[in-house]
Amino acid sequence: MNLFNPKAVVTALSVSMASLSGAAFAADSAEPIVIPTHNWSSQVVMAYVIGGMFESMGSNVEYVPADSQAVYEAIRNGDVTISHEVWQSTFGASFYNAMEKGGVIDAGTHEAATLEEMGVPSYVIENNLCPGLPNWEALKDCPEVFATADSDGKGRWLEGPQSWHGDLMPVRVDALGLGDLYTVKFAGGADAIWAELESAKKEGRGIITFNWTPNFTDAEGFVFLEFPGYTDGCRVADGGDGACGSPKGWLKKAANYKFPKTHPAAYTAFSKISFTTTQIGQMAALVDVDKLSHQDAATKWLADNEAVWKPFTE
Ligand code: TMO
Repeated sequence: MNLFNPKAVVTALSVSMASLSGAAFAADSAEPIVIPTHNWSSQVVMAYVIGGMFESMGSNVEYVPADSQAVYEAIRNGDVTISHEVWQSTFGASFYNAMEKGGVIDAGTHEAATLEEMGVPSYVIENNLCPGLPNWEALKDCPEVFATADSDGKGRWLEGPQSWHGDLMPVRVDALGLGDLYTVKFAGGADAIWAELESAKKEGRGIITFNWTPNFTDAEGFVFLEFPGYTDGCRVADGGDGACGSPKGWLKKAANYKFPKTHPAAYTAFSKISFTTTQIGQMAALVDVDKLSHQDAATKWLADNEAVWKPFTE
C-alpha cells in the first residue's frame, strides 16, 4: 500500500472495516446452546453428537434432562434451545401446540421415516405363536400367549413409560374391542422393555411391547403389528374413537425462534442436519447393544462419521 496515496488508505480502511463488521454479524453468541436429553438412547447420543458438532464450530453447549412432552413449552419460552428428535406419533401434538402459541420453529426433517408402535420379536411370527400376526385381529385368538404374572389372565401389552404416549394404548385396546382380552402395563423406562424382550427371547415366550424405528432393534428382527390405518383425527385427542394404529411418521427438529439470530452459524448447521434410519439405529446400538455410555457413544460416532456430519457444519 502506498501511504502517500490518500485514496489507497481510504480504500484499505473501508475494506478492513467491512470485513470486521461482517465478522461481527456472523459470529455466534457465546451463550450456551441448551440441548435437552430424554429417556431413550438415540436421543441422548444424538444430543451429544449435535453438541459436539456445535463445539467444533466454536459454540458453547449445555445439556439439560427434560420431560419429552414439556420440552416444547421450554423451547417456546427459551429455557431450552432445540429439540433434535421430534417424533410425530408421540410428540407431534405438543410440538404443534407450542408452535401455535408462538416461539417454536420447525427446523427441518430428518431423512429417517419413523414408526412408534406395538409389536413382537420376529420369532413370535416365525414360530407361529399367534397365527395371523402381524395383523392385529389375530390377537383376539391368543391372549393367553401374551399373559404374564401381573396381567390377570389377560394378554399383556408392555407399553413404554407413560410420559411418552399418555393413555393412547389403553384407549386403543378398548376402542378395538380387546379390553376383555388384553391389559396395558407401562414400563418404567426403555431399559425395562429391552430386559423383558431379552428374557422372553431366552424362554421362547410370546411378548408384545411398544417399540420404534429407527432403533437398534431394526437390526435384530422386530415386527410391528398392523392396526387399522392412522388418519388425521383418528385419535381420541383429535376427536376420533382411537381405534387406529400409529402414523408412519416424520422425525423433525425444533428450535426456539431466536436461535437463528443468536447463533446463525450453529442454527444453519442444525437446520441442515438430517440423519438416516441406519445412522440413528447405530447411535442407539452403541449404548443398548455395545453398552457404551451416551457420551462415549457420541464421541465414537463423531469420530467414525466425520464425512456425514462435517458437511452440515460447513
Ligand atoms: C419417543 N420414542 C422414540 C421413544 O417413541
